[in-house]
Amino acid sequence: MRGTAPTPGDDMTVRVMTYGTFDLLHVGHVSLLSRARALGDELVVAVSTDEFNATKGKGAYFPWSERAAMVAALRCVDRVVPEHRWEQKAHDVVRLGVDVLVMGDDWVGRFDELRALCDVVYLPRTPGISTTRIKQDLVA
Ligand code: C2G
Repeated sequence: MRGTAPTPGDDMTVRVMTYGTFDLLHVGHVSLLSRARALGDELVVAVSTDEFNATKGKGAYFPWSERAAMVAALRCVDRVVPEHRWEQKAHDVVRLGVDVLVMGDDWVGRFDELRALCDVVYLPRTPGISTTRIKQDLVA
């Protein structure tokens, strides 16, 4: 856990966390997750619940249980938790001992207030791929 003097048996794991819907899992998601994992020793992913997605105005094709299972199956992911609301991040960072919050740079600046609790890193999005584009291409 960052910020405290290491004591014997202290949790020196660098824990990374990220949030997302991860519907129709694609290479942009996987690239983000693997780059996030490379910033530490463990990666926790909060996958948006179906109810939270409804508040985002995003209808996911796969239900939370399947989206969470697919993310959890990735070698670079150590743990999956539900994302119920925007405001849970600060609580998660403290509760789970998160050292680095990672998001794609479409979110740049949106979570800077969490810099009081952990590092905040915005990674470049993978161009040319999105769940929305997949859906559009499939109906074209
Ligand atoms: N992403 C990416 N490249 C893409 C598409 C997505 O790097 N081509 C990243 C996004 O920037 C995000 C993550 O993959 O960091 C998950 O993207 P979404 O499933 O679209 O999640 P989002 O709707 O951004 O929800 O509280 C935060 C929200 O839950 C984020």
